[in-house]
Amino acid sequence: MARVGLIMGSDSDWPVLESGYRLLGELGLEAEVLVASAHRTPDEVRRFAEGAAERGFCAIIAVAGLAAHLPGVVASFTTLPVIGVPVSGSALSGLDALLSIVQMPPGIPVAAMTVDGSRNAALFAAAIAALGDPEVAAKLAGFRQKQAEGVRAKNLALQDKLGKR
Ligand code: RP5
Repeated sequence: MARVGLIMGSDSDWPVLESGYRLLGELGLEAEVLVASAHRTPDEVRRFAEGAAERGFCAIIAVAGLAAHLPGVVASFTTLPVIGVPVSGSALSGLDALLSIVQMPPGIPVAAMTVDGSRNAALFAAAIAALGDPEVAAKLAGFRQKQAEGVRAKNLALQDKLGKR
């Protein structure tokens, strides 16, 4: 089973990460979660990132708010793909974390998701896993299909409401 590492800067980030964590399960990926901060517990962050390839993770999702150095620091210790999720709960509504994550200096890239976008992070991790795992690829295709059906159903409901169908 494909595995993804999840790391968040604080347990206060869990409400943002939880829906992404659950989606990973729905897509057939095993997820391991750690709370560790780039500023408060940098040794744990380094250990997690350096051991990630050995633990068989295909990608790492790193969630953080405020200065949000976590995804970049994780990426500095591993060549695995790192997917950063900025958290909104700040005076700047997550713009601070977004800029911190998206503005990585050249050489150590981080894939920046939408603010609070842990579901997109899960889908991105699944897309990476799907490259070598046909079961995840099928589940991802199924997710897309169901999502498209949902949009079509909403369109039909609107057409009905407007009396156009
Ligand atoms: C960041 O600081 C964390 O990722 C969190 O989003 C933010 C606030 O952390 P707490 O003060 O709630 O622990 O490092």
